[in-house]
Amino acid sequence: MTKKTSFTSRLTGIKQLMQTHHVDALVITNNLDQYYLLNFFFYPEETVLLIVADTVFCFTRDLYVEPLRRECPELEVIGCENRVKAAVEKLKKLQIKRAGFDAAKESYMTGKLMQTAGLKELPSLISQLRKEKDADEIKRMRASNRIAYLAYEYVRPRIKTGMTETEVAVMLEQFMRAQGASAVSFLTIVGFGENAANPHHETSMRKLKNNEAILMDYGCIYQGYCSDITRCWWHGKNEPEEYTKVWKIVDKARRAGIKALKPGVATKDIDATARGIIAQAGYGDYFTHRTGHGVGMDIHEEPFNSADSKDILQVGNVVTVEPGIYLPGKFGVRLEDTLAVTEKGSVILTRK
Ligand SMILES: [Mn+2]
Repeated sequence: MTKKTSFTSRLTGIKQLMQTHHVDALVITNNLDQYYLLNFFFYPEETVLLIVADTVFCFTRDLYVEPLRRECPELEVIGCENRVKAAVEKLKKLQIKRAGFDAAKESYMTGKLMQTAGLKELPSLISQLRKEKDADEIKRMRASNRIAYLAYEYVRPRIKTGMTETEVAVMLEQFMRAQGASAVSFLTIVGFGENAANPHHETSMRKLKNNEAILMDYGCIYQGYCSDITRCWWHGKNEPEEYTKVWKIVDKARRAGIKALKPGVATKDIDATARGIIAQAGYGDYFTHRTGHGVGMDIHEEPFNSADSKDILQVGNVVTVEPGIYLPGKFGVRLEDTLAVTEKGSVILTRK
């Protein structure tokens, strides 16, 4: 898909939702929502987009004006410093009464400013669109997750006793950057031994000993889209029986969760399926997080494979399945893949 056609189709999608919510104008301040529409990356808080009928006004810093006119000729670009205020004034000048903004993504101060100006608090309309990835987005997500998987294949045989968690993280990150990734999608987690029992362990200078657990949870951003993968194994020849047992239970839970992924299935049922297997094996108390989350331009976005979610899976959703068992002071095992929901069920994106 060319940049122009994705702009046109995404603008059409946004305008349909604006109509459903009875507004004639929409203010967009989130930089990833802006990227979704324009395929142009702004840093946060630097730009305000205003959609009015077929016109997209772009209030931005002066430094963006020249590149934007070249790359996004469809925009009405206005360089200014007080961008939210400028958008509100534009609405007043155009005499538009029914305008809205994404209340959940707004800061208190700018939200208050827009509310006072008469703008309507709306739910996250663009998040609804971002949940269902189009063919171009699936392609980018596949490439991003492929790079993450290849990093695992590259790094695993190169890990040696005595290396620090940080050294392993650097190897992963260097590999992914060399494959074209622009950044990591979140802080790389590498945990050795008892550190693997902390689901969000902060990668440290701890050295790897012979015969202990390894956990790596990481991903990259490629062409704007995140990947997410977790792999765990035993380093050394004397793998304890308990580790093998726990690994197999988690793997069984992961496979069952993946098998259950289909359009029309409730995300809370994906969580229940994976959690049920771990609970049945007697480790229910040691699975201390949700089974998965949506992934896209954000590393954590809708829909969530969790007990309190009300989402129903749809074709184009991209989600993780990542059950885990964490035994404090001993070790932890989490196995995570990122998948795209398809007509037939799902496809794993974290593979070769
Ligand atoms: Mn994850």
